[in-house]
Amino acid sequence: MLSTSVPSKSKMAVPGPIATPPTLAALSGNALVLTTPGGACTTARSARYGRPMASGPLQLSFVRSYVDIDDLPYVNAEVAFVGRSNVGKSSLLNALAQRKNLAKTSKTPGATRLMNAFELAPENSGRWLMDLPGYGFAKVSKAEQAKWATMLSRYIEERENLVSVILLIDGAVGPTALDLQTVEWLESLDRPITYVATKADKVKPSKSKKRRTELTDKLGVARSEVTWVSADKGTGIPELRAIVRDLLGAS
Ligand SMILES: Nc1nc2c(ncn2[C@@H]2O[C@H](COP(=O)(O)OP(=O)(O)OP(=O)(O)O)[C@@H](O)[C@H]2O)c(=O)[nH]1
Ligand SMILES: [Mg+2]
Repeated sequence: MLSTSVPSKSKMAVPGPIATPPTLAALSGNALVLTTPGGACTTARSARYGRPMASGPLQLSFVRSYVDIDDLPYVNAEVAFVGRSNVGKSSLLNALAQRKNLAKTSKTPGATRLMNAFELAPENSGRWLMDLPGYGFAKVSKAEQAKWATMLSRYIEERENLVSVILLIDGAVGPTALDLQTVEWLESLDRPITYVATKADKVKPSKSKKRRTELTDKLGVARSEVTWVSADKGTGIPELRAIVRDLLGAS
């Protein structure tokens, strides 16, 4: 279980096989660069299935907010957005759907306080994206932090249909010590991780190469395993849509 502000050491100390991170490297070898010079999206080819993957906006609708994992119904497949408070989880969900206010965002950390479920359109129903509260936000009461930590821990540990954690790292400053502890914790649970570096627009082009190397070196993954996105500018969004569709087995 997560402690009030950091992933629990005891959980991270659980011995066992360390999961191989998800196979985004495999995907990256494929045609996932989708935007034309005019900005129009084409399709990508799924490395896993060899079928074309759409990269247009995800057709998402809000299902409801949950406090208790025991209330969550069975779904076919689910991905969850996990990361520090304010890293841009809700903004990214909106960008994937090309909607402004589908998920609540805020300059102030702590905007998302519940587990908010979003479902793909009827032809892909039973496939969910879960927007979760962030970790590492000290400015809420200890009691509230403990509540979020328990919620997040139980969700990650117990949610059967979770096919991958979309782990968001701030592209300008991450990974933080807390991010690295989260990676360790997820690995100890054998949870596949899809790495996303957010706020790419905040990294100066002249520093971009160095920053990307720094971030992946700290994470200990190949550069091709991290998708860089900017919810503000649209960078990397078509690629991530294709990855999410692929993870969820959606068209
Ligand atoms: N420059 C820039 N700012 C961003 C980007 N994505 C999100 N932000 C800003 O970051 C702040 C936090 O965004 P949210 O999407 O609410 O972050 P969150 O991770 O959902 O935060 P919690 O719900 O508190 O866990 C907001 O002010 C966003 O406008 C981005 O790509 N670029
Ligand atoms: Mg949020």
